Amino acid sequence: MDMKLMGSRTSPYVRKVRIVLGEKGIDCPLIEDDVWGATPQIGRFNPLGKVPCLLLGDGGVVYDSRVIVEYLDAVMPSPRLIPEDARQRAEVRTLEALADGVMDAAVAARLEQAWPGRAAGERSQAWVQRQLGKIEAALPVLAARLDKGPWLCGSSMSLADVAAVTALDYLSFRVPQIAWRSDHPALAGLRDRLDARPSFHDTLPPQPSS
Ligand SMILES: N[C@@H](CCC(=O)N[C@@H](CS)C(=O)NCC(=O)O)C(=O)O
Repeated sequence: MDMKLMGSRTSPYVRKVRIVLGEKGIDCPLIEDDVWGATPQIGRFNPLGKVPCLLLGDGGVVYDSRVIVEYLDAVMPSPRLIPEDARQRAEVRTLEALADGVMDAAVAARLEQAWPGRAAGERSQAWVQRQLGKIEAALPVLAARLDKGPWLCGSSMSLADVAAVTALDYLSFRVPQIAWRSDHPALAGLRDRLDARPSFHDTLPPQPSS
């Protein structure tokens, strides 16, 4: 499959796609682009200026991460990460949306505190708290899914597990004040189990630089 992925090693959305690529054994080089840097290239492919973006051999582009993973699951169905059954599919996609929402809130909280384009007096702690509240509300919902079995949905690993672990590792990376491991040991167990897989372990974000 002739495709390349544009993104960064720190973006949780990019990592979600890279894990799916790894699980499916798809060779897809990463073209690194720093969306926050001085000369990002992503705007040539995605007018929203956001990564990840999948560049196809025929010149086509696919974004955002949810569309990319759906495309990958369709063109390389083994192992299947999004169930075919409509009800189960909706369940997995809803859990993915929940995990993506955790990432959205974590990214928003971090940017509010750290984006250099915002002066100190423009940063709102109330806004940060609002985002952290979303994360604190979502985590117990994810954790409760593990009362029934080892996977968030169904009897094998799905995109829900991939997205959830991606979100959890992003919290450790960028919002370490959220004590998700001690608050939700079942999520820590899922995360540690999946960390044994190269697709997860080899895509962990680098140590925080700021
Ligand atoms: N819903 C999108 C979110 C992508 C996203 O927000 N990516 C961030 C990197 S973590 C980005 O490129 N931000 C640049 C910007 O907002 O200008 C997806 O799932 O792909």
